[in-house]
Amino acid sequence: MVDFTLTDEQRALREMAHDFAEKEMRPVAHLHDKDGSWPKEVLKKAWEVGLMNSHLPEEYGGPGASYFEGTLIEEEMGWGCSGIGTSLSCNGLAIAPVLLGGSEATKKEYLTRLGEGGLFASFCLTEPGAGSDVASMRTTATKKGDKYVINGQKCFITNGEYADWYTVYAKTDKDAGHRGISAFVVPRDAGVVVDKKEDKMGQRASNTATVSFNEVEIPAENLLGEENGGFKLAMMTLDRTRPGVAAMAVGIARSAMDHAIAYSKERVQFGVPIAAHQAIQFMIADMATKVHLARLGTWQSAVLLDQGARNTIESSHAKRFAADTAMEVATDAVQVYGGYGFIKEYPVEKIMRDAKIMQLYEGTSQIQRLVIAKETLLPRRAEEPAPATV
Ligand code: COS
Repeated sequence: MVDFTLTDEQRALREMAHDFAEKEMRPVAHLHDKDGSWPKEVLKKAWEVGLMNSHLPEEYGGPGASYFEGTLIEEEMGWGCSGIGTSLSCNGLAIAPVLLGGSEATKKEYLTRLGEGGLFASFCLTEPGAGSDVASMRTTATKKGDKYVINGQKCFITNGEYADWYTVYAKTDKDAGHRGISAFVVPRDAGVVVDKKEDKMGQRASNTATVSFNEVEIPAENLLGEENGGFKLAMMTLDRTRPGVAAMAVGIARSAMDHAIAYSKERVQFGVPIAAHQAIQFMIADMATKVHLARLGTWQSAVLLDQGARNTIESSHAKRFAADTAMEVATDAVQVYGGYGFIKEYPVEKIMRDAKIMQLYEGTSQIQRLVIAKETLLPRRAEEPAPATV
């Protein structure tokens, strides 16, 4: 039976996340947006109540929530403030490759620091010259005895300034394209240098940094999965994290829609609240449809993961549609507000700036279409189980 009814526990989890978003995130969202400061206190509270590291198993101190439950949390975080939400959920990206490819000792050492210690970790894939084209990365990892030596630079790293350790992708065979990339856990104290913090258009509460690795030595056992298996590990990670990003986008869209609905009932023009005008009603109706369908696609992409099925195309459908929905609904919410929507004093201005990154990070909307096209034209993977390890 297909049933999207939430259990009592799931409803309670969603309510708890919503309460946190309303009481802890929204009151400080504009402050962090204005000065671009990192919401350390909010993140600490989120960790204390179990809203961080949602998929981290209990044995490493995590809440051990399902992927589906993760989407319930992420939607509320996006509704509260997606800048804070991004900093709050980014451990998930660093954790996934460790869960998939790390030795038991690596998992114990590094995952426990997040689950029990409340620390942060970052995912380092993108480089100044290698964004969508992952395989063109130039960071190298050279094996020397029982160590790897890492050299290179990674950019757009969420929480890069505050991470205790990094999941780093580097070339172990420069001539092998995507089959020459490996993934490693690199502790910050091995010599990671934070070069600069970015000053961004939106999601200004999240920390985004450039980090460098200059002759950084790490033990060979910090390799995740097999040598030269890093590209696949990165793709498998994104399959697991894109449903959460999609959920955050649903939350952004829902927040923009909520504001637009409330404003349209208050604002009077031509003698009636503007909600009485069909032009506004149709905009609100389109918002509601998009939010509804984006959520359903998001939930399904997560449920497949919980069932152990491969969700590559579904997670790209969800991420693409939800991200575009966030941008479209936020833009239309500004339209409903009219000139006031363009003023910083009103909430939808920030939401529209925040929404834009959803079409860019964790694979642009164009990259999602590339994945969807490939999977649709060559549906070779449709019935495959989701690989559990590499
Ligand atoms: N799960 C497991 N394996 C996968 C996979 C997945 N979801 N997707 C691809 N692979 C494997 C393929 O099976 C193939 O394996 P072989 O080497 O054994 O043949 C290999 O990976 C290459 O796959 P493919 O040919 O589909 O890769 P392309 O180079 O055509 O496309 C894209 C790769 C563009 C889709 C990829 O580089 C990408 O997703 N880029 C965006 C990266 C991104 O999201 N960056 C944002 C920063 S991360 S926050």
